[in-house]
Amino acid sequence: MGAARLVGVAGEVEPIRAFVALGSNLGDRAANLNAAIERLLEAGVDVVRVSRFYENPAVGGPAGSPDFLNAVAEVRTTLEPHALLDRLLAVEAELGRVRTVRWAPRTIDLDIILYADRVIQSPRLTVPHPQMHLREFVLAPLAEIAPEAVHPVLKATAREMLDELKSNARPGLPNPTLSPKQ
Ligand code: A4P
Ligand code: MG
Repeated sequence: MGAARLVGVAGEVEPIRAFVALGSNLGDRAANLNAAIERLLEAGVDVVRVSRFYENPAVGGPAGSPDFLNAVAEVRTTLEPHALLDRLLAVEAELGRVRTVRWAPRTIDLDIILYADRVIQSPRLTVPHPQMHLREFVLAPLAEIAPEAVHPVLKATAREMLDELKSNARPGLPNPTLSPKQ
């Protein structure tokens, strides 16, 4: 069940906590991540914490894709999830992202990985991000800044998901999957 919006005494909507994954594997990757954070702040998305930048080989995508620089940002926002997505897409466009094939190299990719404890499935938006628990490039930076953040379907923390992923990571075996806890 999604959390109801908290309304303060003065009637204003209280901000929620969300996490945005950032990835870049084209151009000056660190500059792209920094520029995205700047633009988010300018767009009124309150970025309160950013992980270190992690270098990772590209997962999936065309052969020979360049390595990624990845990070996770914690944001506080009163924007509804689709409005937040629109801001992210606008920042991607401003930073010159051109969409070609799926998983193609990109100047910047901004994904909503968690939005409070909400579970969202719409044609434009799936939250939690459906692959987040399978991706070290998301879980490592998330666990760095918010080890206690909980996946609302799997009922596992970022730290637990990262530990699970690492303990199951064996070359040649398919990706592990966490089964939702009852
Ligand atoms: N969309 C749905 N849910 C979301 C969400 N939670 N957050 C929709 C953001 N967008 C969401 O996205 C296509 C559409 O997804 C959006 O318009 C939105 O309506 P896209 O960014 O154009 O597509 P994409 O990124 O090429 O594909 P996809 O399937 O979203 O890929 P991912 O999951 O983003 O993965 N390897 C490393 N090391 N690091 C990476 O960052 N990233 C990818 C892309 C692959 N390999 C990687 C990395
Ligand atoms: Mg994306």
